[in-house]
Amino acid sequence: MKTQVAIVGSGPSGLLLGHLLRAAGIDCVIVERQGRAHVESRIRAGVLETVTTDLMHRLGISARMDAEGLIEDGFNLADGERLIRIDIKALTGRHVMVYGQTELTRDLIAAAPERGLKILFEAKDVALHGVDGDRPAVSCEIDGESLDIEADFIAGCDGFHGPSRKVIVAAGHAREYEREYPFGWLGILADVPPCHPELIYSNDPCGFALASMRSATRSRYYIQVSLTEKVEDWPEDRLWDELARRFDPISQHGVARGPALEMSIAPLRSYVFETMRHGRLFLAGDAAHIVPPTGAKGLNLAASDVAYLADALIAHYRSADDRLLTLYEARALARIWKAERFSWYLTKLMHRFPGEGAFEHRMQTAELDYVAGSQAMQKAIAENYVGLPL
Ligand code: RFL
Ligand code: PHB
Repeated sequence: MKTQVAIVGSGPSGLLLGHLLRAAGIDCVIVERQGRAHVESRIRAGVLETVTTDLMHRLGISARMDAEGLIEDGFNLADGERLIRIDIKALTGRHVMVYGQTELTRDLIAAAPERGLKILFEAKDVALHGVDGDRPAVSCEIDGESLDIEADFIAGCDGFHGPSRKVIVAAGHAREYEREYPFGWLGILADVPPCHPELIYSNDPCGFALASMRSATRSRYYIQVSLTEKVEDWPEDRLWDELARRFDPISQHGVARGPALEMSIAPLRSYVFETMRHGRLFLAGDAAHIVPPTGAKGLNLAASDVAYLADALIAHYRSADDRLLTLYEARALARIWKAERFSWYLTKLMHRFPGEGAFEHRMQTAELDYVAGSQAMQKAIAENYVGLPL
């Protein structure tokens, strides 16, 4: 098979890139290791910046998002019984949207056939070849048949564990920066109304907790857990009791309980792989960087990466202009590092770090006092939360 751009991975970055290229008449194929049902049912992000919703509008795949997404004009930082509301609309004139990554992924996959975007699901043994040369290729096995896809370029959109970044590491070109945090988030999704109309990020003596949502009838909560804890350590009642203790005193409606649709633990990590281009291979999204979820930036960074990459590939094909391809890494990294900083800042402000004592906690309280009383601080937080401009 021959194509112009071979895309590895059908998460948000691969799907958005594929659609942006197809909208410009560029031929591309997505190769995905998992089956469609698996990709469509992964529960992950929930908050979209306008950078991401703008891309969905540009693609004309926004009808369901516009109808069902919840516009959020603010969010809250909580410290014991104190709720500090960050009025993002008043401070920035903008908003964020609650619309699940699951829904966004489904919309993009559903629109693929009519846009001529080929997605090859259940591709086994996906491997990249010749990215240093003029004619790179992706090989894989589908339904027992081996397939070689020759392309002009390869986009590595295969997440943190995919093969694309490893090709660059093996070539000896890794420039990477990492910080692991000594805790994870235990998440629960349930069909119960959210406890509060806006998200609440809470710093409690027992650790961080987040009250989020997917819709007016579906809640998403997280609490900080140690790295040794397992989902089995948390029977649903124990988790609901803990969430009620944190959020009943500060939320409008109190925590409503219901059977878990999903529970899982995710570790927290900050990671940047700066070598986002190697020859004809370009990395985007989680393949190149991870943020702790505290700022809701992961999916949105994937979207901004592919906005830069799509523009660069379109300039290459439309006007034989490779300046944006050359600039891709620098443009993407400038935004990535700022989002890394914000996610790291909010993570440090809102979590209890094992081994840290009363002084560090007083520093968190002093910072929250300052945020509560300073419009300038609130504005800085709000403009990062809604997403810095492309
Ligand atoms: P993905 O979504 O991981 O997709 C990568 C795809 O590549 C496939 N793949 C392969 N395909 C072919 N061959 C191989 N060998 C392959 N290996 C892997 C995978 O199957 C998959 O389909 O990366 P992408 O597209 O870059 O998207 C990134 C986002 O998914 C991620 O950043 C967000 O989910 C992060 N995140 C959040 N981001 C936000 O913007 N807002 C949030 O509110 C938010 N909350 C979260 C989050 C992530 C979480 N977890 C579970 C890590 C909350 C959580 C709990
Ligand atoms: C979510 O709803 O899953 C969510 C929301 C905000 C975050 C992280 C996750 O910062």
